[in-house]
Amino acid sequence: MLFPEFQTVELAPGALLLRGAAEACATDLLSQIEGVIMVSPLRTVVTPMGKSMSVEMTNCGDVGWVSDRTGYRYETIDPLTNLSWPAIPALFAQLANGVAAQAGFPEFHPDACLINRYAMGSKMGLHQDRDEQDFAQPIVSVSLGLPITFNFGGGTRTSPTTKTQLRHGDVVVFGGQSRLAFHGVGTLRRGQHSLTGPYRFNLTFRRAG
Ligand code: MD6
Ligand code: FE
Repeated sequence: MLFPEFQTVELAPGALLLRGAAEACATDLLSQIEGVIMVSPLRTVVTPMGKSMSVEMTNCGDVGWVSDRTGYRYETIDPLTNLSWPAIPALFAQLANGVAAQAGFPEFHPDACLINRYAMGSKMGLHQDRDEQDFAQPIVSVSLGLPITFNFGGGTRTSPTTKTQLRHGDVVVFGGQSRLAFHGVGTLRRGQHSLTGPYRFNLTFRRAG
């Protein structure tokens, strides 16, 4: 399941980058993403400030992360389809459990997986992931397709940031002391990837409830 040998980089205490850990299963992950998108399509959302996000997103899991004028939250029903979100595919769950265990979180059972698709020019500003109930649970993030710059900060919005390239198949586990660190990604540059064409996909697995 996991790529047999991968390099581990500690970005900060609790934040581990597992280089290429999802590469071996990337093709299968992408076909499962296609299946999710057929049920709960990618969409553009607005922030509580009324600005459109530049990434397109959808979810799978018992709950999905949503944003609109009233705020950020997890919802059991997809507001676009008025149906439940599709289930987390077994392969996603196995990957998330496997990498979390490698990173020292053996009991990670995500109930939400946010799927973000970046096109040329998409970016994500510095933010904290803090809409979940239990910050003892990590977040597992999987990058597929075109590379992007990951900006990793600290406990406040103005903490200094370090930059790391996230490439196809890379996995980041965010937990412990880094669970509430500010982070974001730079602007996706034009490119072509053999598996994703002009896009980058990011999966983030969370235990929301
Ligand atoms: C991205 N990632 O890689 C955005 N959040 O496109 C995140 O926002 C993120 O990589 C929480 C934990 C890990 C992440
Ligand atoms: Fe995040």
